Amino acid sequence: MLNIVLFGPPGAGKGTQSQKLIDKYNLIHLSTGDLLRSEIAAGTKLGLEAKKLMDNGLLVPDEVVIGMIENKVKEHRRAGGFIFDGFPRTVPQAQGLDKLLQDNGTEISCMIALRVDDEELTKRLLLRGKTSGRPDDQNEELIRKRVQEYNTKTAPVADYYAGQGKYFSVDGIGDIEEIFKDLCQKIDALKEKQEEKK
Ligand code: B4P
Repeated sequence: MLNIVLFGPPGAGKGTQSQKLIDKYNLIHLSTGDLLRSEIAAGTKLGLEAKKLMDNGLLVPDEVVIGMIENKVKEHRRAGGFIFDGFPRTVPQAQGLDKLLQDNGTEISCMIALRVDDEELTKRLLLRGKTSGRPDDQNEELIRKRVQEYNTKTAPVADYYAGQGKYFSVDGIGDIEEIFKDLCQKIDALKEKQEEKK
């Protein structure tokens, strides 16, 4: 199985690149941001709680997102692999994911991070805010808050995977197709290694 964690700060392009990767590698896309937004749209209790936090640029509690991912992984037991987009965002989420995959007889193949600086992130998200209607993309202060949450709580997740020898990164600034090519190169090299091991 090919299980990829696509990593990076808010607006790094995780959602954008995930769409392209799922087509090429035939993977199931699991985005906690998308899952939470559909809970909000459906007006569930979970969605109402999550909305308050998301609208303030804060992370949703670990047990909520781990529970959502667990349901989805179980729903797609026969999948060839997953792209985890926007998850894990904290070290406890990463530990929860490892345990969940282990219980299902698989593991994370790699984490690939998109490297983008704070100024570019703010520019991209404000631009998206003009068309997406997403409340968390509407003002600069809120976007900076999300980036700050990322730097304190999410960035350490990279060290967690580096400790397992599974961390890679690519430059996330520039042409979307070029970034996609760089990601594919990393994934293809990993797949070759997986084949050699068989
Ligand atoms: P997410 O939905 O994960 O969203 P994101 O980090 O804002 O965006 P992403 O990196 O996917 O950016 P995209 O490709 O769209 O999170 C939203 C909120 O949900 C969080 O703040 C948090 O509150 C909550 N949440 C989600 N998961 C959680 C978890 N696990 N734990 C706790 N809370 C959680 O790209 C952004 C923009 O840039 C787009 O407009 C795109 O067109 C543009 N773009 C992409 N690539 C580009 C490029 N190369 N050049 C120029 N523009 C580019």
